[in-house]
Amino acid sequence: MDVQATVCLPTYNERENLERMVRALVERGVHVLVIDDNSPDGTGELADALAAEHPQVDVLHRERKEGLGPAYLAGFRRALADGAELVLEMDCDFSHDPDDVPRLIAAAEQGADLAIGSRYVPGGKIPNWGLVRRFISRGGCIYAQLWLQTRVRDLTGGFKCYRRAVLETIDLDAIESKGYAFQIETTYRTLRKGFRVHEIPITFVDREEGGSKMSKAIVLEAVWKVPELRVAALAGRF
Ligand SMILES: Nc1nc2c(ncn2[C@@H]2O[C@H](COP(=O)(O)OP(=O)(O)OP(=O)(O)O)[C@@H](O)[C@H]2O)c(=O)[nH]1
Ligand SMILES: [Mg+2]
Repeated sequence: MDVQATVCLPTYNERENLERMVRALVERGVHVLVIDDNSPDGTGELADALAAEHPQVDVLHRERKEGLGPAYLAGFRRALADGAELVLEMDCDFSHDPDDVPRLIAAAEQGADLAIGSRYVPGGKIPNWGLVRRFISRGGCIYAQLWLQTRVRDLTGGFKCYRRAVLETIDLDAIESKGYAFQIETTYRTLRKGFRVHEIPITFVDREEGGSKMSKAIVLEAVWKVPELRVAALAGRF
């Protein structure tokens, strides 16, 4: 890897996963930016200890939990200010495999402006999910794909690698989405600016440690946000 790549790692109560994840990422030669929303379980303090141990690790402490979107936006801005050429995002719960990070980086180095770790292209897998969860997730992606008229299949996943030019071009200040809608919106804005988006097949596994922060509100936000995005785009707002 010739360029600086920074992985933005948002955390809320990920004490059981953080250390193993940070070590796995450091071993793969990337910078790590932990974005912790004042987790009550002490994840922030653990992150500080890891940052003291590894020069490639930084921590962004935020006062309170505001959802993934605002946490990522703060992380993206910090990574850009620190000079990252590639800015990645991934979950800290091992649903995203650290071994796939070099694959996403390679895709960006081979010409993708945004490389997405995708469950829904040939080769992508979700081995642990039952039929209902598959149906909801795939249905949500198809819903967004139809409204937004895009060929990108995994619009809700959070495993991505952006070239810095993408984050400098799309209007980060205009993004208010917090949950799945945040992933949909960032990819859609990237496509609207004419950037190349490539999907790289990944295997997505369920978390083994810690608890999920997914909520009904996050799903509902995406349901209304998707048509709103289409209308805004057609009105020429981005
Ligand atoms: N900083 C920050 N991180 C968050 C917040 N919500 C979730 N996270 C982190 O974002 C990542 C994804 O959250 P998960 O709880 O796994 O949510 P999910 O992957 O959508 O849902 P599951 O499939 O149930 O795991 C994890 O690393 C969380 O710790 C938040 O409000 N702030
Ligand atoms: Mg998860």
